[in-house]
Amino acid sequence: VRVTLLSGGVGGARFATGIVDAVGAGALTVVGNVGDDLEVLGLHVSPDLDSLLYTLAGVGDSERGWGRGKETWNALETVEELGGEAWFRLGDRDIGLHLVRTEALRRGSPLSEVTARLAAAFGLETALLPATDDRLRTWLDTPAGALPFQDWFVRRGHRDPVNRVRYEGADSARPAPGVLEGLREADLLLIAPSNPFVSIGPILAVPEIRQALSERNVPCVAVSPLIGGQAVKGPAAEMLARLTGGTSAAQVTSCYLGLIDVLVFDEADADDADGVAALGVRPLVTRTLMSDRDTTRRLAEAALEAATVTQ
Ligand code: FO1
Repeated sequence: VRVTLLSGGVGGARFATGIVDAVGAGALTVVGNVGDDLEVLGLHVSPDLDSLLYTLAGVGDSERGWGRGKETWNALETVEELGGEAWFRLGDRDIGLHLVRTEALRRGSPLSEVTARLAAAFGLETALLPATDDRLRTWLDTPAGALPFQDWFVRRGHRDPVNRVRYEGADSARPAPGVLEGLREADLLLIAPSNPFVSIGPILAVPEIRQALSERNVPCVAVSPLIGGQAVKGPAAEMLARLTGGTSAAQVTSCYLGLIDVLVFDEADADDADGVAALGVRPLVTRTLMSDRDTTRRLAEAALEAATVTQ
């Protein structure tokens, strides 16, 4: 089977490893979020693509979920000593990658081309694609004003309540090369257990991507990032509550209406099944906590199985 996965960073990257374990690395195409990309210290950082790249290549820091394992922080310490911007923590090894990417982008290479080059250098067999090569940035409207994604998320610790999420540049963004093919030629489509607003939202905000998904003729299965109405990590629950009025699996479903056939969600939320079904989406209740390689693979298999049954 050929599988195309829409994914954010940390949780999505872990889920991607489960898909790789289940179907093989070569069968998977991952479309990654670029809405939280940023320029910091003159470097172009693509946090979600990098979480996917490092995790799939087996060189990521499994505890943090982002950045590289066996990391050192000498460059950042120097930045700090010199009074530079050190709030966004870039490790030495990570910086090496950002140097190569930033240079290639400045020479005019599109992000998809640079990403493919980096992925090949890390020996990745999975196709890793940015949703778009165009500039797309997530902004959060909060009582403290409009904040760029990483200012809100990292610098301010996502403490500001979000009134609205905006995807700057999305309206005119075109899917990166390979994305539409990935969506049209896959046997099944998956949406990772990532934040619907700030991880998957920016991908779906690219008009041709949303259109391809709504016109799919293969099943699309989303995995909820919530367990017992709570996020395993990050602000998904608070955002869902404020922007949709609750944190049930039905509210997660409402983020993907018309785009998915099945929602996989946790046993702790089994009572939400009727609410999901009422929206015309098939509920699939299972254990969704990805605590180790085994549970991650089992969740991936449950999602793949759900798609097969739907077909
Ligand atoms: N997340 C943090 O919470 N603090 C950081 O300092 C931080 C640095 C960082 C550097 C490189 C990278 O690839 C990711 C990094 N992240 C950091 C994670 C990232 O901001 C978020 O997890 C994603 O953008 C959300 O999907």
